[in-house]
Amino acid sequence: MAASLISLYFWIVFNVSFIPFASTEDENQFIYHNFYVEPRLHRQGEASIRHNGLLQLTSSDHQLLKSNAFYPSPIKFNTSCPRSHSFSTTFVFAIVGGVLNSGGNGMAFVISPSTDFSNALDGPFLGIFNLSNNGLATNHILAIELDTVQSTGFNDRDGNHVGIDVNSIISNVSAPAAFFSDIDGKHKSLSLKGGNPIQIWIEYDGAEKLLNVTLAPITIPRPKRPLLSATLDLSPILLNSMYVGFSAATGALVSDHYILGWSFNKGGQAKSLDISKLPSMPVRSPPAAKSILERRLISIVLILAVVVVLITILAAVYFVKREKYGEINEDWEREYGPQRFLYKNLYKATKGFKDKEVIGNGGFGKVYRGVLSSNEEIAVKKVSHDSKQGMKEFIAEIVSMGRLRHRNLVKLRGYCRRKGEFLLVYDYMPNGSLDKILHRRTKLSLNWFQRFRIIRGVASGLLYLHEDWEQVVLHRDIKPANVLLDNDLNGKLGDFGLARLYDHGSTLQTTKLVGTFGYIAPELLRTGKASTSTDVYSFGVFMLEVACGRRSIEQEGLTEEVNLVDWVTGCWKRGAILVSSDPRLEGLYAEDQMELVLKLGLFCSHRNPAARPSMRQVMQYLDGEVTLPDMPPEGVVIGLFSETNGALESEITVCTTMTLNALLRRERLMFVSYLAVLRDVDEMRIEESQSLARQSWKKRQRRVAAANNLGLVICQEVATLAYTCSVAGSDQLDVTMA
Ligand SMILES: Nc1ncnc2c1ncn2[C@@H]1O[C@H](COP(=O)(O)OP(=O)(O)O)[C@@H](O)[C@H]1O
Ligand SMILES: *[C@@H]1O[C@H](CO)[C@@H](O)[C@H](O)[C@H]1NC(C)=O
Ligand SMILES: *[C@@H]1O[C@H](CO)[C@@H](O)[C@H](O)[C@H]1NC(C)=O
Ligand SMILES: *[C@@H]1O[C@H](CO)[C@@H](O)[C@H](O)[C@H]1NC(C)=O
Ligand SMILES: *[C@H]1O[C@@H](CO)[C@H](O)[C@@H](O)[C@@H]1NC(C)=O
Repeated sequence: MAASLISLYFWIVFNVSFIPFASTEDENQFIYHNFYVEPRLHRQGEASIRHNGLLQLTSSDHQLLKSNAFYPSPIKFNTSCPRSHSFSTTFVFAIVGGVLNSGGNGMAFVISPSTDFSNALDGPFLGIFNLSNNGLATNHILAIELDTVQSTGFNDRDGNHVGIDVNSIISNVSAPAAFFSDIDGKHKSLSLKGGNPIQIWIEYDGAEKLLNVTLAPITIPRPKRPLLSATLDLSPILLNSMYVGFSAATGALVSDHYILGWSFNKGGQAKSLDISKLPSMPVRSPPAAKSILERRLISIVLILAVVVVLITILAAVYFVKREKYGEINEDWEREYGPQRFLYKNLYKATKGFKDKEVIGNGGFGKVYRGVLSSNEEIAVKKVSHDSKQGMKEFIAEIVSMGRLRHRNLVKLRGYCRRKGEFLLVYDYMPNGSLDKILHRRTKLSLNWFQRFRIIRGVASGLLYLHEDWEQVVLHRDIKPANVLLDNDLNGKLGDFGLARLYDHGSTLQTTKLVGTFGYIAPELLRTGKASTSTDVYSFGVFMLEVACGRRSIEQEGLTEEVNLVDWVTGCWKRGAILVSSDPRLEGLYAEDQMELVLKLGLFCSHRNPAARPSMRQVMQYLDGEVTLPDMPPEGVVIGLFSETNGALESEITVCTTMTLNALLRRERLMFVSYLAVLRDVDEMRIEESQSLARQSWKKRQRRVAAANNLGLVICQEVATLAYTCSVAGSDQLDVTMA
C-alpha cells in the first residue's frame, strides 16, 4: 500500500513537475536548425529567410540598412526572483564582408522588451539604439554585439570585437573576436566577417550574476574557457516579458549577416545545435559574389599583366625596329623625298645586309646587292660617316648627282641616312667592276673591241661630268675598280662625287687626299687640290691599264715597283710602244687604235697638268675627229724634272716647237699660272716675262730643293717652258697671249 502510495506520489510529483517543465519548454526554450519552421521569427527591415532556411539579416547590396528578427513570443522572466534570470543561448552566425572584405557594421543578439526598433539607427547603432535613447536605463536592452567596424565614438577597441552592451551601444565589456583553444590553451583570434560560420554561446547565471560569452568556429568543439566572463546584474534590465532575437545593420560599409541556427533556453542549458543539420551558406550569392569579385579582380590583374606584357613586347619590338630600321631624316631633307630610301626597304632588299649579299668592299665601305620589292636590282653602298658637319651640302650634292643621267654613269638612285652611316643606292651592275675581269688570270679577258668601247664609254661619261652638266663634277677616283660593267659589258663610271664626302666632313686645312695611289696626278699629291686635269691624269693611267692589262703599279720581283706610265714611256722610247699592249690580246687588235690609246694615255698622264688634254679633246682623239699630235716620246716627258730623268737641258732642246704649240693652245691656264707666279698678270709684257722666265730658269736649281709646294713647282715648270719658248722664238707666245 505504502509502495503504491509512494508510486502514486511519484506519479503526481512527476506529472505536476512535468507540466510546468513542459510549458517552460514550450515558452522559454526553442531550437532552430533552420528558420523555415514554425514559429516563424518576427522580422523587420531586410531580414529574410532563404529557401534553405538560412536567416539573412542584411545584404551587402545595401548601405545604411538595419534589420532584426525576434522570436515571436516573449520570454517570461520573474522580476521578483532575479536568481531565476538565468538563460542560455547558442547560435551559429556568419558575416560575409563586402568589397575587399571590408564588412560593416555588425550584428547583435538582443534581449529587449519590444520588437519595435523603427526609431533605431543603422550603422554603428546596429539597429538597436538611437542618439536620444542610447545609454538610457529605460531601454532595458541587453545586446551581445559582434562588431566589425571600429567606431571610435563608441570606444570600440577594434573592427573585429565582441561586446556586452547594457542599454547602450557603448560596450560594458568587450574583447577582440577570439577563442581559447582547449588543446593548447592558446588565445586564437577569429575573423568575424571572414564568412565562415562561427558558433557563439551566451550564458547568464542569475544567481552568480555572471554573463559568459564564448565563441568558436563550427569546425571545433565548444571551448571550455569563455572569451568574455562579466559579472553583471541583469535584474534591472530584464522585465517580465522580454523578446530575444537579432539585429544587424550596415553603414557605409556593408556585410551579409546570416544566422544559421539558434537554440535558446531560459532557466537551463540551451540544447546543442546539430551542426550537420544547419543550412549551408549560399554558394553563389555572398561568398560567390565575393569570389566573383575576386575572380574579377584576378582577371583585371591578369588583363593588366597581359596588357603590360604586351606593351613591353610592343615597346621592345618598337625599339628593336627603331634600332634596326632607324634612320636620320631631317626637315631639310623633305625636298629630297624621291631620292630618299627607307632604311627598312633597303634592309629588306639586302636581306638584312647579309654577308652573303656583299658584292664588293670598297675604300668607303661594303657594297651589298639587293632586290627592291619592284624586283629591280640595286647595289647599296654602306659608308660609315660620323660627321654631321656639312651633311646638308653633301646630301644636296648627292641628290644632284642623282640627277646626272648618262649611259656611262652608274645611276645613283638615292640615299638613306642613319646614325653614323650613310647608304647610297645605285643601279646594280651584274658584271661587277672592270678590274676584276681585266686582271683575272684564269678566264679569258676582254677582247680589244670590248676594251676600246669601255675606254670610250668611260671617256664620254667623264666628259659629261666635266663639261656637259650644269656644274663641273670631279670624279677624283677614276680606276678600273670604279668602272662597272653592265650586262653588255658597257663600262659605266661609278662612285662619282663621293670623294666630296670627306671634303665636307673635314676642315679645309686637313683636306684629305682622295684617290688611289697610282692614279693620283703628281700635282695633286703636292697640293691636294683636285681639278679636271687630275681626273684626266687618272683617266690616262686607266687607259694604259686597260690597254696593257697591267696594274698602274705592278710589283716586279720582290722589291721593285714598276710604274705603268714609266714603263709604257720606256717602251715608246725604245720605239716599240705596241710591245706594252696586253699579251693576253695575242696581238688581236687594231694597231692604230692601240697606239692611239697608249699614246693618249701617256698624254693624259703627263706630269704637267697643263700639258694634258681636256676630256673633250680626249673624245675627239678617240673618235678620230682630231689626230693625235705627232709627239716623240721625249716630248711627252718635257715637264718631268726628276733628277733621275737625265739632263734637263737635253729634254728641253728636244721639245719641239710643235709640241709646245700644242701644249700652249690647249692650256691657256698654264700661261696664266705662269704669269701669276711672276706676280703681275695685267702689266706683264712679253719681253719682261721672257726675261723673268730666264731668271726663274736660272734660279731653278736652288728652288728644286725647296720645291715641295705647287707654286714653286709650277714656277719651275712654267719657267722652263717660258724659257724654252723664248729660245724657240717669241712669235708663238704672242699668238697664244692674244
Ligand atoms: N652598282 C654596283 N653594281 C655592282 N657591283 C658594284 C656596284 N657598286 C660597287 N660594286 C662592287 O663593289 C666593289 C667596291 O665598290 P666601290 O665602293 O665603288 O669601290 P671603291 O670604294 O674601291 O671605289 C666594286 O669593285 C664592285 O665589285
Ligand atoms: C515569482 O517569484 C516569486 C518569489 O520566488 C514567487 O513567489 C512567484 O510565484 C513567482 N511568480 C511566478 C509567476 O512564477
Ligand atoms: C529613439 O528611440 C526611442 C525608442 O524607440 C524613441 O522613443 C525616440 O523617439 C527615438 N528618438 C529619436 C530621436 O528618434
Ligand atoms: C562562466 O565562466 C566561468 C569561468 O570560466 C565559470 O566558472 C562559470 O561557471 C561560467 N558560468 C556559466 C553560466 O557558464
Ligand atoms: C554598463 O552596465 C550598466 C548596468 O550594469 C551601467 O549602468 C553602465 O553604466 C555600464 N556602462 C559602461 C560603459 O560600463
